[in-house]
Amino acid sequence: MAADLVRRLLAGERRALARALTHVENQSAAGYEVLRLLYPHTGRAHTIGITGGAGAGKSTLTNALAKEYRRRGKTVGIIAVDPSSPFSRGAILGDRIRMQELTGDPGVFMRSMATRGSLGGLSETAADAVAVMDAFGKDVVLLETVGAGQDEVEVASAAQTTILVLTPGTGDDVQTMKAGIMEIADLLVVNKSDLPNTDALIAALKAHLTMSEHGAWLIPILRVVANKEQGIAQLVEQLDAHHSYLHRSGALQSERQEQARHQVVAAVQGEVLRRILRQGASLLDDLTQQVAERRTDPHSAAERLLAAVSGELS
Ligand SMILES: Nc1nc2c(ncn2[C@@H]2O[C@H](COP(=O)(O)OP(=O)(O)OP(=O)(O)O)[C@@H](O)[C@H]2O)c(=O)[nH]1
Ligand SMILES: [Mg+2]
Repeated sequence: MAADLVRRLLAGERRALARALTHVENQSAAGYEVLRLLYPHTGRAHTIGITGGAGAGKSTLTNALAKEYRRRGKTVGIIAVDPSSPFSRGAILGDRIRMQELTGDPGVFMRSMATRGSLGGLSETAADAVAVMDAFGKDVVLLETVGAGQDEVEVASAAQTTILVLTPGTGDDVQTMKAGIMEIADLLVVNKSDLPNTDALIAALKAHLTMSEHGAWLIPILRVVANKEQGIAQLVEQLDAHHSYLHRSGALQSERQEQARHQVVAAVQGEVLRRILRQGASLLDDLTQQVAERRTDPHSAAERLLAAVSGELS
């Protein structure tokens, strides 16, 4: 069944792509089989993560980028990831409506993914969804996350190129930026640069960049007005420049290696958790209670849990 699905997906059937993404998102056995069969066909797309604070304009930017890539004859996959809460479903719905002008275009495929349980491994699933779009043959895969917490940073780093979207005068100035977020960006986009204080933000970003260390790639700062589609062509040129930089410098190879390690480790973690939950869910509840009451400590609890399910793990 998975083999047939993969055959149809590789032949360019959109319904097969949709179904494959669902299997992968459900982390089902069929999903893993699909991934196994698709994996040799991946590695061609330029994958771009788009992260930034809530309301920064990520969805608007993603939409504008998709349109610009389409103008340039590239096909586009979009994965919108919402790791935050079920309450922000409204945002995804809004995005769906906004995306409507693109949905009539067979060269664009969009999928939104929401959080599952706390043991979900969302970045693992997002990376898998990117792989599916890549195998389908999308030239560009845009991976948009909601918010800019640790989860989102991890999701965005499943892409080859990461865009951090900032806005002037919303308090997300350089000082208050959470550690680790500036560091993952390959491109800085100052969106809503039609608003006041844009110059001040850009100056602060420039000062920050000259102080921080980075490799041979000079992180560009781009002025964008996403809802007016201003600065988008320049952004795509910089994205292309980053893509060819990655190829030229060998960075793509080392990034791939790093990513592969990350993905294998995440897959191991996910698999171990799934097996534990299959066998030891009630023991986990019991041990959680004991730790909460300080009758045991988390590490001892983990060891007891692992000992109890060790048959499952081998
Ligand atoms: N003034 C101005 N408003 C913009 C610009 N880009 C987007 N907006 C508006 O900002 C609001 C938020 O845009 P979204 O694209 O939904 O932002 P987001 O980052 O995807 O939001 P979340 O997914 O909820 O975190 C919308 O009302 C947009 O119309 C811009 O360049 N200038
Ligand atoms: Mg959004």
